[in-house]
Amino acid sequence: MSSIIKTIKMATLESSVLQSKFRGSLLGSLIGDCTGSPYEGDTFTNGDKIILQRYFDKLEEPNFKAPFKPYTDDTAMMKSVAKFLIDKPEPDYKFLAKLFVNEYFKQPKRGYGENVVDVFHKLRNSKFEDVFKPAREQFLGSGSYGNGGAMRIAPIALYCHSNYKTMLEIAANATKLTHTNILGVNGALLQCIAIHQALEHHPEEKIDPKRFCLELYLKMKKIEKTDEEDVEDADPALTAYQEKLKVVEHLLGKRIDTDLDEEVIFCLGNGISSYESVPTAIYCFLRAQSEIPHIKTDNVFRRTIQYAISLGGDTDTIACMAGAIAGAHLGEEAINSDLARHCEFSKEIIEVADNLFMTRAVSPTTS
Ligand code: AR6
Ligand code: MG
Repeated sequence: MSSIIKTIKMATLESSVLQSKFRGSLLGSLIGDCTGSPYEGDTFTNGDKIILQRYFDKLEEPNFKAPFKPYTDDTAMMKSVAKFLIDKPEPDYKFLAKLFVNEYFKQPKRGYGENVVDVFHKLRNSKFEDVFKPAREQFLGSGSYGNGGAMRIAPIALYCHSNYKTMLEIAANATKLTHTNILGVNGALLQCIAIHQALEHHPEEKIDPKRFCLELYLKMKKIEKTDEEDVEDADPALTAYQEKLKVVEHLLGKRIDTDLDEEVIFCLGNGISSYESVPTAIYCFLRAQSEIPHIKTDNVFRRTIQYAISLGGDTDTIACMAGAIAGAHLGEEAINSDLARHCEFSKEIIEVADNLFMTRAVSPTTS
């Protein structure tokens, strides 16, 4: 029944609307990355939030001139994921591993995580013999739980928008080239299904935050299956994200007061691990559906990324992930073009989104 409803929903989205959503999601991801990166590691006081408001006001002024804001590893790797989907009709993970590695060695100073750089060296030194092996060996075999898999996942959610099962499969494999810890992989899957779900809602349809969160929870429950009969004995990592989504839902129901942002940071996190950033990004998108006291704008896209940055910590990646979800819902039209023009690669990312859109129409994986 629900899959029939979904098919109807997707079918009713006009092609031009879907194309705009592809653009919106990749552009949203890029803008979150570029505008968030100067604040990486910061903690925001109320005064800092006012300065952040002014910074965004300036960036949206038509005549404001400033050097462009460079993108970081989030976008560098996202570009490779898009190319992997556009250039090869069937997923070729060795090709993706080579794209990641080439991109890194071409421009290593894009703020990559320490562990992932080690994986790139091992991939190159092993001549890409077994592309999943280096990541599996990291952290004494437990693999990385960083948010590097989630931050680059948007192109997969878009490309596979009409094939949920294939999307999960490609997203998991593309993540495992660098992140094999269950928290790293499931975090990337959660971010992927959040973008996919946002894509299903018409830009003019208002998102019901609690309902959106519940739908994500039900999907994560299917992904995070545990074989343990006694759930009490099961490793908490196995069900980590469904539990965290309950916290997101709880926070969405809370009265907005001055301590709420601190509670959000405490309960959801703002760090570089997937567990402490993907649910936070989703919360930012959902919270931004209505007004936020220290953010003066009617634009939900801007509110989403400005709020994400105001939480501090891994600002570029949390804003990048929140921006990818907001852009997938609202489409390119909802994104202020002046804000976009300050970001490196903002024109080119539209071309990437269009190529992804054209390719998915003829790809066998979307049938
Ligand atoms: N055990 C201990 N520490 C870990 C583990 C683990 N299993 N997994 C990750 N870490 P990495 P990323 C810590 O290098 O996920 C950039 O700014 C460890 O300190 O895989 O690609 C990006 O933009 C490791 O160095 O990077 C992202 O915002 C760190 O997590 C962010 O960094 C990052 O894991 C993560 O990028
Ligand atoms: Mg980052």
